[in-house]
Amino acid sequence: MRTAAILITGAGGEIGHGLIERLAQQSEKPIVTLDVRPLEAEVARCTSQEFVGSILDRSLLDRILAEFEVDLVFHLAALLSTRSEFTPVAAHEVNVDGTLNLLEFAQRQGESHGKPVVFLYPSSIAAYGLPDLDTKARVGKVKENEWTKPTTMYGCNKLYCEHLGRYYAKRYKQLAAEPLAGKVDFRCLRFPGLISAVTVPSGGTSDFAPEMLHAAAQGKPYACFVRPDTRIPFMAMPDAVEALLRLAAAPRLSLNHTVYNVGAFAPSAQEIRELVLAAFPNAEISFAPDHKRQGIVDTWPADVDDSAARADWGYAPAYDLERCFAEYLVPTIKQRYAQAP
Ligand code: AKB
Repeated sequence: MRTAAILITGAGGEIGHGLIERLAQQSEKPIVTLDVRPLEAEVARCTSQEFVGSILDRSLLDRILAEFEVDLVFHLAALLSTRSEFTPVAAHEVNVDGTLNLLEFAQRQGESHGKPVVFLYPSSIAAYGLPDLDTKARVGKVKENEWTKPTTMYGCNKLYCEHLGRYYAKRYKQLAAEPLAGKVDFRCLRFPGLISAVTVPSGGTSDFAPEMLHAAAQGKPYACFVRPDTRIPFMAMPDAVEALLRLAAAPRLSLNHTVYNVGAFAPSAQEIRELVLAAFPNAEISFAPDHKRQGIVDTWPADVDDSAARADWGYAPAYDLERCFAEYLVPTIKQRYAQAP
């Protein structure tokens, strides 16, 4: 007999960190994780079994398939946008081949136990590609089906995997004698930049906002790599985790789309600097735009239209910009660095 479980890939990353704690509080089901690095002890404590290995290792996925009956997958493992531009082939392997392996894993799980496997996939605003700043300013909030011409390897990977997920859910082996689709219940969120008070991202291009805040909280100077007027959507990490859980729990019949935008606030880099300075008045924050990374952020939308998520599964972020700083980021981050050795 296999043990029923929830599988989380990339569990040691920023989203995994918050997700595992929340899942452990609300679900009786054992949590099985897969990450290339061992989990931090406090996160590992919330899991039943931790696999240290790669999503590219199919024999490891076969072992998990043999040992666990999984009906919920959070596939979080990915190389982010900046990192992916330096190693595009590795990014394609991890972000696309890795996702294909996980979709195949979910398909085989679904075939083995007969229930659709709910598969949560975090996509990104990197799936968008605005051609120039005038267009970005003119279009404002973008809908899911608009401007999907990504300019980065990561964005291309995310957009393609959204399509792969839809294929597995609706058309998998459509010419086979027996119907095989429907075993993977693929659900995708397009996340904006995420800001956590607990973890610092690495390898992303939206990292300027969390980096600015974490540097200020540690009394370190920070030179922001985008212009002050740069604007993209962001959300607080607890809202990102809540969104994943809420979409996972939504009744299938209420979901009219495969891919949903989610956003919460869309400040400029200058507005973020002002909020950070209000909390840490001695912070030294300057602007030293890196025109190549700036070029990537300039293709991302100024904001997203998340009305479909709100209508279909009740997406409702708890934190707007002011509340996010006042009630989540600033108090939590002060506590975090006060405790740091
Ligand atoms: C990145 O910057 O690569 C990510 C993202 C926007 O998906 N944070």
